[in-house]
Amino acid sequence: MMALAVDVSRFEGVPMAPPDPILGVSEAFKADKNDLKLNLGVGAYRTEELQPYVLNVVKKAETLMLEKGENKEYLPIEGLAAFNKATAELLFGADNPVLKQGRVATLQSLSGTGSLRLAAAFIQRYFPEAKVLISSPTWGNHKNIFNDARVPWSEYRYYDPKTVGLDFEGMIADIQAAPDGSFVLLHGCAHNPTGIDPTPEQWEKIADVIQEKKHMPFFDVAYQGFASGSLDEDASSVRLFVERGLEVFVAQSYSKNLGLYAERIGAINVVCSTPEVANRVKSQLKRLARPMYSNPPIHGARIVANVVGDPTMFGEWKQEMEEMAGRIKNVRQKLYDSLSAKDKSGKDWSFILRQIGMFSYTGLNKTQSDNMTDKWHIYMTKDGRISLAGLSLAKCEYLADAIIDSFHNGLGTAK
Ligand code: KET
Repeated sequence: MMALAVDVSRFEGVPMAPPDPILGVSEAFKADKNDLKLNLGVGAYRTEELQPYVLNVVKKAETLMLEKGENKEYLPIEGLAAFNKATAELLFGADNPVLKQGRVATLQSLSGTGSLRLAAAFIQRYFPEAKVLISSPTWGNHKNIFNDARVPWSEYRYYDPKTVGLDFEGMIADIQAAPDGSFVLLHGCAHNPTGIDPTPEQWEKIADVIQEKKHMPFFDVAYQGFASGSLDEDASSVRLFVERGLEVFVAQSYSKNLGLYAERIGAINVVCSTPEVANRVKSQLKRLARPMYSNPPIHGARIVANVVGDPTMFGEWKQEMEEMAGRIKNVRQKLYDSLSAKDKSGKDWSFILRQIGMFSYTGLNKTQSDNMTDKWHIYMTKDGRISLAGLSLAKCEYLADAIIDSFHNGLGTAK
């Protein structure tokens, strides 16, 4: 028998952490035994049968990789060269002069989150005085990332609940009011959670202010191809800033657009003023990555390199992505139709049609969102966001009933 070395655990001072506001929803969903349950929490694509989806083109690339019998040696710290080339070309456009001039430092990293975290560590080390401006609201993990990297942040206005649209004046005023040289975190497309993006004209004005204030634009691109169905169109915000000759940070993720959630594949790109600067920035990003996770995983990188690097597979991917984006648009429409038909209060639900990407920001508050889960077994984040990627046409009417009930009665009936 082993004697217990200490009477009291050394971990007495470690409190229980709260569940994650997004991934914790999936855990609660799994525990629910009701047949009606629906998981609209995490932004993960499901088929009309509500099953996870592995893209055909991914299976094809994996078969090819197996046939080649590739080894499992370590990648360099910066990742797979073929992936880094492909990912930068996909983002900026293959003909972009910044690539030809060698002005972009690209590192494969641990999907969108890891890429953002690496950039945050870089900001903390080389811009210790700077703060990051993030949109209000934003993807919940942005705050965790900058907090953990000890990078101060504050919010700029983004969402206007009155119009259920963009508070453009507020956004511009807050970016203008920030200290010169701040980092401005922008969602490249399909803003999470609101589904509201600036128009091309508004992007120009945002770029004007950022340029004027010598701020550093920092894009989070987690949904390229998923907003419009077009990879190029969804990268146009980033490309506009690059065309102006600005230095720009861009974190990329292949979780959604290639369905590679668990492969943790993405990149951090830093557009620099000269190739020499890009080399130095890259060397420091590598230096930060080495003690954190040494070097990135190879499997997802090979899939992306194969798909993007092969014209036939690239075409197949674009088609499958259009299908995924199309399915989401269909359920968006059907949800709107069902709400409009069923709700007799005269409420205008058309904001749902104006939002784009995977999500709809319903305007339901926490109590109403709790009613959705407690009474209707519909799992969603407590900020009122629902993932339309997890909805089927068959479930739209049920969801509409739940939303109408929660919207009008939710305040009184929730636990
Ligand atoms: N940025 C945004 C805006 C984003 O929504 C996500 C994921 C990521 C980055 C990171 O994804 P990664 O898998 O690390 O490449 N969002 C969904 C999943 C999550 O919260 O982790 C979500 O909002 O549901």
